[in-house]
Amino acid sequence: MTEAVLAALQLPHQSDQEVMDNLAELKDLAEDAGLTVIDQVVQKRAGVVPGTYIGTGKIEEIRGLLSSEDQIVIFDDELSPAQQGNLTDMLDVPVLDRTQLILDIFARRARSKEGKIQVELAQLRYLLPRLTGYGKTLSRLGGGIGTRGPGETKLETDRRRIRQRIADLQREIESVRKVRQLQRTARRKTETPLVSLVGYTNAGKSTLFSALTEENVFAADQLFATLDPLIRRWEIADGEWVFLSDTVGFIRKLPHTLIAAFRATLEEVLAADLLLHVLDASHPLVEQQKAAVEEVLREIGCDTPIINVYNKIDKVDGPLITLTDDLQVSALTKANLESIGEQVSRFFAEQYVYKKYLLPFDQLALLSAVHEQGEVFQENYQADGVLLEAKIKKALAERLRAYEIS
Ligand SMILES: Nc1nc2c(ncn2[C@@H]2O[C@H](COP(=O)(O)OP(=O)(O)OP(=O)(O)O)[C@@H](O)[C@H]2O)c(=O)[nH]1
Ligand SMILES: [Mg+2]
Repeated sequence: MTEAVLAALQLPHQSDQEVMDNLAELKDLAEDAGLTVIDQVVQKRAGVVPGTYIGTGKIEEIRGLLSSEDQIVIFDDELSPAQQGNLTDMLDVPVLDRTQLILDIFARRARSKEGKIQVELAQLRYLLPRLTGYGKTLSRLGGGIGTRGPGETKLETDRRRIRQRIADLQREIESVRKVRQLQRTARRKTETPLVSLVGYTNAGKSTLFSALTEENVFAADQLFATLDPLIRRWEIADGEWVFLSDTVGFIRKLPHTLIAAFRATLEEVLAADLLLHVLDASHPLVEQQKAAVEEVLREIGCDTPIINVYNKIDKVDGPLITLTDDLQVSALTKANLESIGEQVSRFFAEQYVYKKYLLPFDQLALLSAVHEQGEVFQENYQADGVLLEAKIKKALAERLRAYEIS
């Protein structure tokens, strides 16, 4: 197993805790990629060293920790092509960064056509500026980490061919996207609401997704078990159906290049009528993870209503203190799962819709229900009934459906 040393820079605005949390996460990512972390090094500095990211003294210290050419060093940030080249020369072992590690994990997890294309695109875009002069550095890693996806032979092809490949992939992704767009439109026409599971990686989204939809979805105690969006029908209450989509997990410090690469997944989130934010209640950093997910959602311009679902309560001793609306469940033991459907059903029942109706005179009980529960904008008594324009709750709209006019 390849051994790795982790290296991070602590800038003045960063607390010890923040840097340690990031390193702990980088360690998880490294182990998920099959590496063994043997040590970690942090340098406190006022700023990034342009050519080498960290200072020369610290580079020497890392050199001292290395005992073989087979080991690697991973930096907890995205290195520039020049920094990566210089560090590789000075340390004499392969140097990776956080982005490369995440790309590698994505490459192994991608299952859908779209997911695979997106990962390859992101990998090629990452490689392109690193090809001249540093191509050799990267290919030194062999068939292992950092070279999966595009593959070793492609790494050695010239930039023009890589650009061509990027253009081809972009065209391909456009057509995949168009198909998905059509599927989405078809779904919209049925007026079935779409609920999306979002949450930090490993929170239990896929486990919950399959528990709720009773489908066998790949769930593993590995980061990023899901890369392509999955959608299934879910019966939230008797005869009441919604679409549920599973999405890729969020992580802190998700490189911006990757946010772009996974936009299709995020589009599913943007199109949703309601988000279920799945949280790992047993994780010590659950509130930080919650904030990180909320921040990414804000970043992509998502203001969809959210219901928080604290998962893995089977692993928590003692009571959880959350807001009263937050759900507490276990996707694994299926404890309290029915509460999710109930709350989602309640949410949709309380959604308002604007509609026009022609109510026959023998249905005036419904007219008073509209007055009590909704807001009436127009009410005209005609020969064949009452012409009504009102904003009412969706549940009431169901009862009035037969009298709807467009
Ligand atoms: N104890 C316990 N473990 C759970 C529960 N839900 C999920 N897990 C475990 O947590 C791990 C991650 O679950 P996943 O469903 O793959 O998590 P995810 O959020 O889909 O992860 P990504 O797709 O990587 O973002 C798996 O080992 C699950 O078995 C739960 O309620 N209790
Ligand atoms: Mg998953």
